[in-house]
Amino acid sequence: HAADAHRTDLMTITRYVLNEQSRHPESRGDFSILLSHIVLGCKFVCSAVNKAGLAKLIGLAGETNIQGEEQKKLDVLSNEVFVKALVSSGRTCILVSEEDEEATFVDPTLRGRYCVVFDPLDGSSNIDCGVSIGTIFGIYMAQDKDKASLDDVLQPGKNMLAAGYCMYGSSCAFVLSTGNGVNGFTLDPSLGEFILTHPDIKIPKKGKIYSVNEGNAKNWDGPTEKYVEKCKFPKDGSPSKSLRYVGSMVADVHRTLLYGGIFLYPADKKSPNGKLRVLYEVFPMSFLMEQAGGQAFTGKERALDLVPSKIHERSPIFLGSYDDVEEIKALYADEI
Ligand code: AHM
Ligand code: MG
Repeated sequence: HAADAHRTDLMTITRYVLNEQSRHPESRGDFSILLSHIVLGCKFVCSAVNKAGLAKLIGLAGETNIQGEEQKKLDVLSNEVFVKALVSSGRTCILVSEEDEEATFVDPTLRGRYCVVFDPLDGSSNIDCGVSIGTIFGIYMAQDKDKASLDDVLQPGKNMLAAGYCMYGSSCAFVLSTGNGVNGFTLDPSLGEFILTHPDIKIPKKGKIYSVNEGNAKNWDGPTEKYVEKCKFPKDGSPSKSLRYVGSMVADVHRTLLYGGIFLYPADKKSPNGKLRVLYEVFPMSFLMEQAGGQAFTGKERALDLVPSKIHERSPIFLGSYDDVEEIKALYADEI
């Protein structure tokens, strides 16, 4: 029975990536090794997030506990774990983390060809109250690892080889694309393994949910304002949309991917480039959306065409179901 097969023939993420790799005979297994280090980082963060309340891991960085040991904030700790795991994989040359102002150039003796851009723990405002948070990452390939420079990561998102995220929620979900569709894995805590639970995820063509921080509405531009108005008061007889907003990009995007709809972090008068960072927030999520059959738009262009000029650059973003993003594209086109 298919159901039995599911329970006894476990497709772990390692097995999945090795299978993918066998379709590329030239590959030497470097990507599988890199990914296993990313997965290790995610398992560490998952366990730390689950224990955070108990272990008093949360609290201000630099604070000392009764034993006089310095407490590290969860996002600082997560960043250290990812940087060390990625460097020690021996497969990376440049790392860009949301937590570090400068890019990390890996020591020449430990270098590989991959560049990893990541946000080790996104959704910081949700850490202290136990709401879902996540890790986001994207992977590029450097031209020449010995001459690696920032130009290797200041590349449009369409040049990414792979992207994904891990959500630390009611379950721990790892969603990955290597440019051949999107697959979702769920951590089985008793095995310590991510198991394929959501093969070949496709986002519904049209959704019933919109997701945006409406508290910024007074500062929005015309097209965003019109779009959200349309979600609430549609004039074409279609039903109004529901609003869902966690305030953790990973959770809001994960729901959008599975249920359909649209996620918006638009520009506003106070933040003309929006809030979210191009390299490790906008690009990986846009990559996944396109791979799942959805779209991602900046208000001006296809998000994955954008060429960043700084590693921490920001951009407005509208992503989700194909038809829903089509509507916002039409409103921005009318503007011009
Ligand atoms: P952070 O890097 O400080 O955690 O901010 C990123 C988060 C995203 O996860 C989320 O989509 C967004 O900020 C929410 O912002 P806002 O609170 O302005 O709605
Ligand atoms: Mg972030």
